Amino acid sequence: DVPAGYHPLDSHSVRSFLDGLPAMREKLGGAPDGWTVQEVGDGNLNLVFLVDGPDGSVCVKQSLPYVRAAGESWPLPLDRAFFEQSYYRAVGEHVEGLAPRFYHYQPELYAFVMERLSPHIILRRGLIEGKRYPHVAEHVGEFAARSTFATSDLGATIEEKAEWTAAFAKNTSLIRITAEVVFSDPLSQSPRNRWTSPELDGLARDFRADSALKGAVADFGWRFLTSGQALIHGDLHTGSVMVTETDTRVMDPEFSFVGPIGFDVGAFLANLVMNYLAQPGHATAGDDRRAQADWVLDQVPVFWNTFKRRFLALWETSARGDAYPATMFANPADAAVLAARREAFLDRIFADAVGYAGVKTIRRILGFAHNADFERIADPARRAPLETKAARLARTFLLEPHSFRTPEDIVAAARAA
Ligand code: ADP
Ligand code: SR1
Ligand code: MG
Ligand code: MG
Ligand code: MG
Repeated sequence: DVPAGYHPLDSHSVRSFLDGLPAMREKLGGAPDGWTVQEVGDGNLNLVFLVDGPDGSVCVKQSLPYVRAAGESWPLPLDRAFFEQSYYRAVGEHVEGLAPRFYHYQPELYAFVMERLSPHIILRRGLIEGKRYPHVAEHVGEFAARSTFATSDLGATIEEKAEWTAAFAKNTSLIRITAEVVFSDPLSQSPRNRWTSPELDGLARDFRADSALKGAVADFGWRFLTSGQALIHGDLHTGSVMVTETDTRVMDPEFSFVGPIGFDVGAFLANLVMNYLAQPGHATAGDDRRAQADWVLDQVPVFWNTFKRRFLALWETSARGDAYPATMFANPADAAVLAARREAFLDRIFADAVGYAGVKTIRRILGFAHNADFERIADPARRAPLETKAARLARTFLLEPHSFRTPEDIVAAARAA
């Protein structure tokens, strides 16, 4: 049942919607019939319109009452647009320059207006095409550090964090999607699962029969649902980042809720590693993609080291939260203990990230939503061995966690895969 006042926008109604918003009308300039509109949504869930006028451009994103990638047979409540705009409002000031500018939310349409990013493209697409972005790993590391620190009990007060915890706990339809399509479906018999068949039939069967693996994934599923560490993005893969050579913007935070920081960090790590492993599938006669693959894998330590350095720097300089209070560590003699606790804290985030990276890799190979890194490899005989490497590496992340203490351990294991 669709609420009164809601209708899915089209290229005509998006014009009248924007025409009714004086600030947006002014930004675009001219008259609505002179604006150009393109619907460019290529994600799994929503409508996305790019609107260009003589003076400027905007982007409108709107929820559909179903999962776009599946169709109307998979209904989905509309309120994800509310949570996406709530996230931008909550973290916007902390991640300025690293997310699109947010302009307006229209509640009854479950639609919002934001900056049209141009000439940015989706990072995943750029990496698949063999492009390099010299700053992207630092920028996403910075984004992950700033957004999670500011909304954790280190950077925010108990009262502030309680507001986010309560508000975003209502994002239940998307939290449920993650619990099902990321954690439980891929290692269960689910009609939503798919994989490269028949090549990976044996791997899918073996993984579903692997009790230890299922136990580890279920442990991380529990931690995902119960670790309210910070307001997290919730879907921080390389398809949620838009880039130019110099500029990076993290977008699509509709899955946000107060959860484990390692889930965001692990998502980005997993997607770098999957892109690395997929590179041979994109080789051409003129480019074996080895240099590109090396470059992508080198971004794993750049990303983690930036995240860690920036998170620690924020902790040292702008802690205003109620955990590890400065009053408790006021003696000069306390400094060494506090520094050690901070290191241990980041070690736990890293361990979590490795586990979530394992879970999020398996879901892209055996679950509902695959990623273009592998899907764009048209020939299954070429794709399946690369997916197999990724799935086996993911299993190692989950079953041999003590082998992964540093990002260099991930790099070494990916090279050996
Ligand atoms: P979904 O939630 O359905 O995955 P996304 O937010 O990922 O939707 O957006 C889908 C596509 O729309 C992106 O891959 C990108 O090409 C385009 N897009 C989204 N937001 C913007 C923006 N602010 N500026 C330009 N293009 C955008
Ligand atoms: C049914 S939705 C599948 C996936 O699309 C989103 O981008 C999230 O990754 C979600 O898990
Ligand atoms: Mg998306
Ligand atoms: Mg999305
Ligand atoms: Mg993922």
